[in-house]
Amino acid sequence: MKIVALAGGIGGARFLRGLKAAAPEAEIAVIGNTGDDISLFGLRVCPDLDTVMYTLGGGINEEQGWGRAAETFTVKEELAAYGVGPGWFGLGDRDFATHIVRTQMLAAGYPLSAVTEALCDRWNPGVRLLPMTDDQVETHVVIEDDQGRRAVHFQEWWVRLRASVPALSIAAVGAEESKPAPGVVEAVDAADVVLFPPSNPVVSIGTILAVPGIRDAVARKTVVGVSPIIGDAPVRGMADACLTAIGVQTSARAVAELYGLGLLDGWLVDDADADVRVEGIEVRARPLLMSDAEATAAIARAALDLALELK
Ligand code: GDP
Ligand code: FO1
Ligand code: CA
Repeated sequence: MKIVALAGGIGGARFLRGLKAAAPEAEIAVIGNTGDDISLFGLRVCPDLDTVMYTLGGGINEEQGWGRAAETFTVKEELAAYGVGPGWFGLGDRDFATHIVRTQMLAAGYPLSAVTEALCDRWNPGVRLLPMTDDQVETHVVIEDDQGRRAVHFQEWWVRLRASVPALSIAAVGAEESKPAPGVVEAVDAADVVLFPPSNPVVSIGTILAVPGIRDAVARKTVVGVSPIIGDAPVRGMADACLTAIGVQTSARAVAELYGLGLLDGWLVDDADADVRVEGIEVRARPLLMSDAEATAAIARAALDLALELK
């Protein structure tokens, strides 16, 4: 069986770990969000691709959900001693090596997809990890504070400001002119089913779908999504601030409607949202907390079963 999953960072990566356990024989291709990517310290940082790679490859900091396990921060401290920042972004020593390899390969002319494949040769994530595009797409956020109205990089809003300043709008800069990375549309076309993990609907799944060609390819398939919202709140993080920015309520129902008919065939919601109904979409309630490996595999199995039923 061939499965394609679209994925952001933590929510996507944890779901994928469950999916591998639930369907060990399946060939899984992952289309990763690169809208979070940013150049810092002269290096190209790809947080969501790395989160998936480290989580599935056994190198992740489990508590934090991003970055490397057993990390140290000597390089960052040394940079700070030179007055070189930003201090608000914690790139660790082990992680620095990944970024040096990536940046060196990009500078040598390799596309991000080839770089990602090379990095995955070390980590063996057990899935084919494809960046959504080899082109530069960056999510920017328009905010208004005492410095006036301005656009900042998504990382500055998310990590430095912790989304405490309301986003007036969110844009995937460069998305309209971008092309899917090699293999992306082919993987979707060849897939038996497409799954949306409980990733951020705006800045993870929404950004991937903004790459021309990806949404249309996905829409031709049987698609089942897992809600990242339980009750009226994200399970983790500040996805509510992203939904508010685009005028969407923070609820499992509103997120399904955002993806919309013609894209989603099935939608898994938490037992707490068992009363949710969405016109034209098959909704099924299950416990959706990825609290341990077993619970996560059960969620992935339920998503896959629903997709196979609807196919
Ligand atoms: P990010 O890129 O690191 O923000 O990660 P993703 O975009 O892949 O996923 C973020 C989303 O995962 C958040 O909106 C969370 O609500 C959701 N999430 C995290 N843990 C869980 C969980 O255990 N269950 C569900 N249903 N959603 C979760
Ligand atoms: N998130 C933080 O909240 N603080 C950090 O200092 C931080 C550093 C960091 C370094 C590498 C990496 O791959 C991810 C990192 N993240 C950090 C996570 C991160 O960038 C975000 O949570 C997202 O992009 C949202 O998905
Ligand atoms: Ca992300």
